[in-house]
Amino acid sequence: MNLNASSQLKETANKAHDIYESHIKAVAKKFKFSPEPSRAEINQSPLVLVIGNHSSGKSSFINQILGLDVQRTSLAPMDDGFTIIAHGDGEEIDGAAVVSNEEWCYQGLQDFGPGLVSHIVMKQQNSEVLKDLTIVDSPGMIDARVDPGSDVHDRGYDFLKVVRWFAQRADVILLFFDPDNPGTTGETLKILKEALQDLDHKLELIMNKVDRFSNHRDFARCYGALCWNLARAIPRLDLPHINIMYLKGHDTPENHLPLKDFDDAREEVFAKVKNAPAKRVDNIVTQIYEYARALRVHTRVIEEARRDFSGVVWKLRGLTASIFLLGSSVTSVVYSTTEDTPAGWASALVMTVVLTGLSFFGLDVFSKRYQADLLERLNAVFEKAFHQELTLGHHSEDLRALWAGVRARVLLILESGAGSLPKLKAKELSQLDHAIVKMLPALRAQIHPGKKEKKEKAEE
Ligand SMILES: Nc1nc2c(ncn2[C@@H]2O[C@H](COP(=O)(O)OP(=O)(O)OP(=O)(O)O)[C@@H](O)[C@H]2O)c(=O)[nH]1
Ligand SMILES: [Mg+2]
Repeated sequence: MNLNASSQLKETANKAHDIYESHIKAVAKKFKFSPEPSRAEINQSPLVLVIGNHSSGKSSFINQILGLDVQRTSLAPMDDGFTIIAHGDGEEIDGAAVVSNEEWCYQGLQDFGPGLVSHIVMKQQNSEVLKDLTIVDSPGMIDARVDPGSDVHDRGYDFLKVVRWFAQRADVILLFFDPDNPGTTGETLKILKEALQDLDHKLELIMNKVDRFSNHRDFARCYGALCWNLARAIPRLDLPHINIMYLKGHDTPENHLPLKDFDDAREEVFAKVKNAPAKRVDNIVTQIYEYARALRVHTRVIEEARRDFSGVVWKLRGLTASIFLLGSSVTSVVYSTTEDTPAGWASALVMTVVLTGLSFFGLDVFSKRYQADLLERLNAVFEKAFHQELTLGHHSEDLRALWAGVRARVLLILESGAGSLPKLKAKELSQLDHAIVKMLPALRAQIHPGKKEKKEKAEE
């Protein structure tokens, strides 16, 4: 990485982390929101994730951009694990050593279990390109139709979640298709819909091996099929750009398409990969920004649930206290008037104790029921917490997507006891809002001063 880019990257990472430390971290901790981006994650080398159908040319692409023979390639399914290709002197490091190294950012992968760790390897290579970025090669997807809810293809670990883990941290994601599998059924469909959700800003779709078409009709048919399938998988009105290319050295003799344009497209994809460090600067800010926005939804729903729950519970506590006070006063009145006939005041005392005990018991049962009810109407709690923003229609789709992302965690926290939820202080919320609305956008504007100028000119 050139010195300028590398120092800008460091400076931005530090500033973003400072915002996190001063305005976000304490609330995240208080509301048990995780996983928090660690300094190692924020300072990680720019990351390029290569995924796609098996045999679509992922490993060949990596070899070609590096100008090295790092990955084995073959028409038969080749890679069954994740290969992290980083800068170094030719060493090969196994998964266990990779995920336990505190200086790298892969510790989180341990959560996916030994089934994954044994399918990870790091290859260190002495390549100019790798000085600026790290590339992750992945197992090919099997593009067979699968039953909904099935595990798709048992690899011994949750492939979908692992892809999402890498994709969230990547700065550029290349998704490869090839003429043999232009469809997006089965595993690819699941990856697009679930693992790459909300990450399309860093996604590059690639239709590789166009040299395999012998004529324009075959090409059009295949491109059409890919677009059709993508439209079903990507919930967007416009179709994302598809990079159509082939890899040099493979051109098939029966090809009759003019390949020059596709040569240019390949160079463009190479340039996009090499631009990952510049994207990294942006992504650092985006990462913290998205984290803070999700945290805002998380905390506000918990706060709404806490108010809802404690409002009812306090009313019930008040009722119990009133029963106790009323019973005690009745007992003392009865006692003062019938001091000589213990049966009178004793029965008033027993009545008070029994009624108070019953209402305590009732309070406990009701609280548990109410908590269960609260969990069931959690979506309504979210709607109430964000009623104003949702009604005004300001980013309501966005808000709902954020809610879908944090819902499981909120549920877990509420299940562990709605009676002991933390209270969201006005100051904490305003700090979080300040980071989201002012500080992080200001940091982004510093990275792209040109954009700000343009916007200001447009506003004038
Ligand atoms: N004709 C042609 N063949 C290609 C192209 N790119 C790759 N290949 C060939 O396609 C086969 C599969 O390539 P790989 O790079 O191993 O594919 P992969 O996506 O890594 O495959 P898995 O690791 O199994 O998922 C190899 O025989 C490559 O030589 C291309 O652009 N055109
Ligand atoms: Mg491969």
